[in-house]
Amino acid sequence: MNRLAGKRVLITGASAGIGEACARHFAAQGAHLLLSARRLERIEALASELADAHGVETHTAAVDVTDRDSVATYVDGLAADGLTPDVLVNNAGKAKGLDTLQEGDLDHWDEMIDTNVKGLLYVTRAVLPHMIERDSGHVINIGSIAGRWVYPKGAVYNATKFAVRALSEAMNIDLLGTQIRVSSVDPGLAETEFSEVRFDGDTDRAASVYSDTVPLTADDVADAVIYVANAPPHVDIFNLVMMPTVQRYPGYIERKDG
Ligand code: 8X3
Repeated sequence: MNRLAGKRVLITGASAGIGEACARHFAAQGAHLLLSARRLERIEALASELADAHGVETHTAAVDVTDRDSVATYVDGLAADGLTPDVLVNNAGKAKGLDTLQEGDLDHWDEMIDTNVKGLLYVTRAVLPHMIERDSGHVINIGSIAGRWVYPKGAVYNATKFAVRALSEAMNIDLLGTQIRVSSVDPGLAETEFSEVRFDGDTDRAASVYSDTVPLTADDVADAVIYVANAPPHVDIFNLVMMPTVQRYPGYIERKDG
């Protein structure tokens, strides 16, 4: 049963990867899209393609989730225009670097904490009062298996994703007594721009993360997001952890060459 047709879905970081795939899957269900990202041209092209293909309404905005004033202006502007989202997908997030703590790059830390934790907080803080006013809504946070198990050289990325898990659980408590649900979808190895961003555009190093194995795709993760979003209103899926079959733990991955 499709419960998403006609719903309005706000997706952050919608210009690529899991965010873009979520936009495609929600549009295919007939959901209207509110797409935000820093790269406006990309989401404009995506929005117009999906509006043509599925006849859904789209709205795009260049938003940097780390800029709390612009986030508040964006979200309050949507509400003023009657575009409060029914579903918020907090997807914007990144890893930067792979280092021991003692060798970590402080700029990388700031970037990850600002985007993955503070950015998610700013967007959610701006959206929730509008959802509460209508007593309906669903917040879906894109976490990671890195928020459940730490791995070597992942400390600060791990910490940000542990924070996402803590925030998802805490928000559920804070929203008791409302009809608003909070979920997190936590993927393992998924082939997107993730590693290219993590390794500052080093495409060879990024490719080696996914070579000789069968990672999740952005579509696989978007499928899971749709499943979570489409659950009946009385069902609150707290957490969906997913890995490719070739992976059973962070760093524990079967590769063809051994
Ligand atoms: C992405 C999963 O294990 O590569 O968040 O960090 S992992």
